[in-house]
Amino acid sequence: MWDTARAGDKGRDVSEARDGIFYTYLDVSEKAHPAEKTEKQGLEQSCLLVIDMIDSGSGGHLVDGRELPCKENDIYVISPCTPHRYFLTEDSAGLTVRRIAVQLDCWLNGRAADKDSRHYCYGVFEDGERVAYAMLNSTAKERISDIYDSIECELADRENEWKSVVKAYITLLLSFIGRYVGNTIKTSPERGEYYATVNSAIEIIKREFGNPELSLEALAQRLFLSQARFSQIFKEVTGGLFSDYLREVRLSRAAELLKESDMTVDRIVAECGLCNIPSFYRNFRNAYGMTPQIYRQMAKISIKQTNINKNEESETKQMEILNQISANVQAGKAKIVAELIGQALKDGVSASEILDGGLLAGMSVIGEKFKNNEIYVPQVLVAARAMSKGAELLKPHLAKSGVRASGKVCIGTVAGDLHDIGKNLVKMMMEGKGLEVIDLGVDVAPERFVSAAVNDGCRVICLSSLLTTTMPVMAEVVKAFEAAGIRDKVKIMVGGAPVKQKFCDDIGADCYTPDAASAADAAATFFKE
Ligand code: B1M
Repeated sequence: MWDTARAGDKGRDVSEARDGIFYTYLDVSEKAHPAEKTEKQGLEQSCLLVIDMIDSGSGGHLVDGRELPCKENDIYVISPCTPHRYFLTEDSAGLTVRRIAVQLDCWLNGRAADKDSRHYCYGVFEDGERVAYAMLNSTAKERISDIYDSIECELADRENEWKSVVKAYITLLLSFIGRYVGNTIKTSPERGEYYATVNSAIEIIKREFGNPELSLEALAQRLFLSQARFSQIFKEVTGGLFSDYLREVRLSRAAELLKESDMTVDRIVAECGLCNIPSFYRNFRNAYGMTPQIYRQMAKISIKQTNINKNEESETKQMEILNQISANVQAGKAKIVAELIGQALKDGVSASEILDGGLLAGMSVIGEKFKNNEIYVPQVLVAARAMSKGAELLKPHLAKSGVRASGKVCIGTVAGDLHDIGKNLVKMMMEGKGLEVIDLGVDVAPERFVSAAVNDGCRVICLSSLLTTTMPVMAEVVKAFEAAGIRDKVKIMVGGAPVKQKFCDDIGADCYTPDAASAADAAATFFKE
């Protein structure tokens, strides 16, 4: 555990309990510039970069509106502006959060004129590679040292873990403030003084490129240097001319606007601080090898192409997951089927696509193999179980659209037939439509359907049959209703793999549908009549 007393000796930690959660701060933001110190109390949460470690206990935390569990030893790097808070859950064993909070601003100091700026040089890393250097001011240096010191003193056992998080965090901070990542300029720490000057020039250019007054002369003046000296330093660090760099930044922003917006060329020229249209055309052609208009057309074509590629990619991904669902239904792996369905739903695949392209596709392969004696009843049963489990998961997502209805339906697989997967799907879809469904189960005798109509008030009677040998029972059900004198009071629906429209007409049933979704639609319309 965090040794509060010991850390307290150093005079920089704060401990506090809020909503039953115990926080220990290593408050390095305390060492702000004097001007900021007075503001400290009113410091906006969004100004703070936060690294949290769950020191003990468990509970939950709300990140950007999502509630997630958190537990001992979790480390969170919370970027500013991300709404985040911890809370205790019913089974929480308390929660102690160890927090390092650093202030966003006052870290970088690129101006050579400032005496403070040469103290510390820290790398910006991408994929473990140092891609640029940034000058931190002495306050930043002290804060980083503080963090490292306390990690060493207090958290020796977690030292490496914390260090890598702090390093990643500081890198994030640098790229956030200085936008150094992607900056191709590389220099050595020994050239820090020049680098700092150029860095701050680059910062100003990136911020103010739209100002047509921004020039070598104006910038040199702001950096307390003569034009010649500034120009020389810039060339030494970057290998290029300041004016070329400024033009490049403006042109690249103009190219972005051509690509992403419908702004007219005159507006883009003004927006980017470029001097006039003819010279913009000339410079743009030199840089991009084409006119701005052609660049815009080509960019739009390429954006379209990218979207097409993205769609193709997502279709392929979707196919892959559906194939996996189908394969796992066939293998009877109900747990994996459930996981894959969760993943597919998360990826935006619709429930009906999962049902048709995954679950039912898998079952139909099973049927073929069963027919050809390649597999036997046990394999069919485990596949059926996986399929049913998957269908259960899809239940809340299915049949939410279309006509909504209310009314009472009964459903059953006819006498002699024990297949119930299709019947269960029909039931599920009908319930999704708002209908009340009385499930009579499998192997249901004709009289049972009649009593459901008479005693339970079901107006739509649904019959399912998967065997050619049990299809005639459907005709018996129709006759039973006639014999009871209530044939005109009910609608009889039939379905199941071997059932067809002609059979429905022949036996005098009211409706045949080939699948569960259309069966639910048809039943709903009966109640609207
Ligand atoms: Co059986 N079985 N089976 N079986 N079985 C079939 C149906 C069969 C086609 C396999 C084959 O040989 N290819 C074949 C029937 C041949 C025929 O008569 N033409 C057959 C046989 C022969 C048998 C046994 C006789 C095998 C034996 O013991 N020798 C035996 C019979 C037992 C009995 O019922 N008395 C038997 C047993 C079994 C199992 C118990 C092992 C198992 C059932 C497990 C269960 O249901 N709990 C089983 C299974 C799983 C199948 C297959 C492989 C899959 C059926 C299935 O669930 N499909 C099946 C082969 C196949 O169909 N490819 C087969 C998925 C389901 C969602 O589809 O039920 O068609 P389905 O429902 C569809 C539509 O038809 C529609 O909606 C659904 C889609 O959205 N729908 C309706 C269904 N009911 C509807 C009602 C409606 C509207 C639409 O309105 C009211």
